[in-house]
Amino acid sequence: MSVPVAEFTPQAYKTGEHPIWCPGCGDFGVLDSLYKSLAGLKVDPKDLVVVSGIGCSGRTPGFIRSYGFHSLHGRVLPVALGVKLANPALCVIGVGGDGDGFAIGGGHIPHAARRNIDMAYLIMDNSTYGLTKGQYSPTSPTGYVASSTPYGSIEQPLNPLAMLIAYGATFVGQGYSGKPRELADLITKAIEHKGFAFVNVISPCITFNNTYKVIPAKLAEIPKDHDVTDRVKAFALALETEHVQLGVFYQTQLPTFEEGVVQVIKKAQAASPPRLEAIFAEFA
Ligand SMILES: Cc1ncc(C[n+]2csc(CCOP(=O)(O)OP(=O)(O)O)c2C)c(N)n1
Ligand code: SF4
Ligand SMILES: [Mg+2]
Repeated sequence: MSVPVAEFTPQAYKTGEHPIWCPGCGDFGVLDSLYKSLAGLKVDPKDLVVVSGIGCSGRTPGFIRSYGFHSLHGRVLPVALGVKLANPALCVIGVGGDGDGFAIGGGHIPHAARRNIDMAYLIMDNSTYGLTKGQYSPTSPTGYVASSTPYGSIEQPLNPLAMLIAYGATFVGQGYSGKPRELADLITKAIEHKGFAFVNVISPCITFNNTYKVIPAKLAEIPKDHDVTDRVKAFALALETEHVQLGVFYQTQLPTFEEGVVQVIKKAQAASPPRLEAIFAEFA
């Protein structure tokens, strides 16, 4: 699966499998941005693992020339953690929907974030359950009408950016599938970041929640003078939901989970009497 350097073009990451997404689905823009970003970073497919959950977005690994794991609904993060721990040299990218990540998989997010696993996690956020025909999701706006909410959702949407900043993610950003060049740059920053990098990608579902008409008027760049290392300011920015703000909200550097595990293994090996052997002896 190794490719010569000359072949690191976006085209080289295509599997030849044509996405079966509806024409106009935002996920096409996310996939194109991912191709661009991987090519720009010259990520060798043999060193790349794309892990997904279940949903329209969950099909993504099938379209990227790399190792892939189309896992269970909501289980992107535990699978990705296992992959990264088994081989920390791999570039691990998690992809999934807003339902996958914030509903059924929501319990995994705080722990992946606070552990600071070195991976990028992209949510393709269409504020609906696309694959199962448009039911409301945790990011659907109040009043959202669907088969599961015929009188409009009575719930407040959750705020992915504020949530991830609060949980301790060391990189938090937001992109839009309709701005693939900017999105590719953001994904590149997320992959380059050493630690847990979360990117919320607004990716409209043209079939069940067509937001293409409302999103462009709400788009805003994060102010150039925003200090990404200021967590309180990043949180305040994330709470401003009038606009869909694009760019990096927060970034800091902390030791990663894998680095911590290596230290624990070294300590256990150096302990006298060796800890692991003493534990095994108890059960002998
Ligand atoms: C355990 C389990 N529960 C429910 C489902 C049904 N299901 C499949 S995808 C999905 C939601 C998809 O929404 P989202 O994660 O936002 O992805 P999208 O299709 O919008 O990309 C649901 C509820 C399932 N496959 N497995
Ligand atoms: S149902 Fe929505 S999310 Fe799924 S492929 Fe179609 S447009 Fe995309
Ligand atoms: Mg969705």
